[in-house]
Amino acid sequence: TLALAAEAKGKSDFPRQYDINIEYGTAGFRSKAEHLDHILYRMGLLAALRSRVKGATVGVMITASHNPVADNGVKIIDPQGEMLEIRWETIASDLANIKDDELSSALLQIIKDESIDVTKPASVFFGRDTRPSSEHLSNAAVEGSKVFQAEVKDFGIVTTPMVHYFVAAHNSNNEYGDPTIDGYFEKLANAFRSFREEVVSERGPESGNYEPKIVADMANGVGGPMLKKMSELIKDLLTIELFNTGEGELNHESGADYVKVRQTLPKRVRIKAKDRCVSFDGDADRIVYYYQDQSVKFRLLDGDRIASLVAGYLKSLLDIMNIELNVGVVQTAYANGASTKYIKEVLKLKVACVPTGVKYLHHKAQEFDIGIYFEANGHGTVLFSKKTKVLVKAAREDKSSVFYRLAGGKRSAARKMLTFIDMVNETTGDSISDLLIVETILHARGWSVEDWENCYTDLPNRQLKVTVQDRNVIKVIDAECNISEPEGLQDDFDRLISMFAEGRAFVRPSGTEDVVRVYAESNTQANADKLAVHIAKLVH
Ligand code: 16G
Ligand code: ZN
Repeated sequence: TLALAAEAKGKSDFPRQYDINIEYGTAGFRSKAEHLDHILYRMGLLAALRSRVKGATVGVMITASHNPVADNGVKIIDPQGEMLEIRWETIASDLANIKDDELSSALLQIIKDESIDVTKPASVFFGRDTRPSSEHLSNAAVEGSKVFQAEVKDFGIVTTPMVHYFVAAHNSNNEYGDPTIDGYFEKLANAFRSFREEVVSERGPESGNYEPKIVADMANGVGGPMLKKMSELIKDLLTIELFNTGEGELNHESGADYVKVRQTLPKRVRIKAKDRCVSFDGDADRIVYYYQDQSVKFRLLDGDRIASLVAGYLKSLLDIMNIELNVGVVQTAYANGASTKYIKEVLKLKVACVPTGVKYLHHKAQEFDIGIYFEANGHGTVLFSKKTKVLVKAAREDKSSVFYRLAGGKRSAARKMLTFIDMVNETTGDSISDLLIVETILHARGWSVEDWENCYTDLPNRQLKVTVQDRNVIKVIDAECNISEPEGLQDDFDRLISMFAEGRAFVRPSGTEDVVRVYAESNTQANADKLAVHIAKLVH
């Protein structure tokens, strides 16, 4: 009867009005907002079933991230705050695309296939971004979950990583944190403060080249109100000057994606030379840093830089603690070749390469004791295994008197590492958490943004989009580094690439747009541009 009721309500209140096929992609469903009513309603239904399968709370986030304001989207978050299991992506796509009068039987089929006991309780957390369409779409999803008798908690306008956090915290019986908006802010702010106190008690208030001030572009998204809240909690430690906080159009000429892809400053920010700047994306799960040097040249410090900074610092803490762990950095083919080289050769850490999309990076990072993953576009976080947490806790209690001084340094490094872990949103990339992490490390190192940049020199690179008849004729292999189809094309690429000093290039069909993406890097900007154009011609 529940399935019949769901079908009736779907037909009357959230009918499928557009006969467009839509797939659960890299980051859930994305489309024009007006095409999504029935999808949201059905995802509300599905989330209630997913919650019953797992016997835990799941999350639903309504956002289209960095995409234009007219778009929207939805993704389901699994109980530990991770992305929906890949097998269920197919279930979601199938449910999204059926006709209204097939809904009841499709739901019954899922219930049967997954052996779901519909009399069990279900619980779903909701969050949404600032898009004008988000409230309406969120209501559609809430309706779906309610029809399936789930207990619903709507957090309203929050960042994507906050919803991941709420779900994980709630399902951990609050061990991961308090599953509330205040709980989130307090956890991160307290860790930021404790870390600062630890460093100051060790070496005094002196902080070298570090300036406790940043300029922040919020892309007119949810980051605006959320970072403002954080900034009030830590204002004695860090001054954050906020721009694009919601007065203008979402993601328009601003935000992490705009800055990264165009390698330029966002509009409507006021900065001086050498000001340390950040941009968030529309739902605040990406962050990039940048500044303008003395000659007014734009300098970007992207996800690769953040990964290198974090990896180098955590390694230095492990060295002090004298703990051997399997530490690795997970990147995609978009990672600048210079960053990969720096991590391998200077930091002497492992690097793994996986296909684009957070779920692939996240899964790979779980294989390490400390797995640092970042996409070049600024999405990333750090994962710590149970073993790591146990060993570091033991190091904190090390009272060996023979090497008392040594043990003191070790205990302090362990306290820092544990506080650091508290500052990290381990469920997914989180602009606010990542900002606090970077600021903490720069302060601990006494580095200016230029000191940070001096770790290595990026290889010049260029990204292009190519529109083709059918982007899916291109089949990628080796973590998107090579293509297997059309046959022979990779050989043409290889011949071309070999003509460029430090040349590297790849193409891949986008998972979010109807285009083929081209990436090229080489020893000079002119060469990178040229290589990208030639590769694009071969694809066309
Ligand atoms: C999505 C992904 C992001 C990826 C991007 C690539 C998540 C949460 N987000 O935004 O990680 O970099 O897609 O887009 O997985 P593309 O396939 O259009 O290049
Ligand atoms: Zn995003």
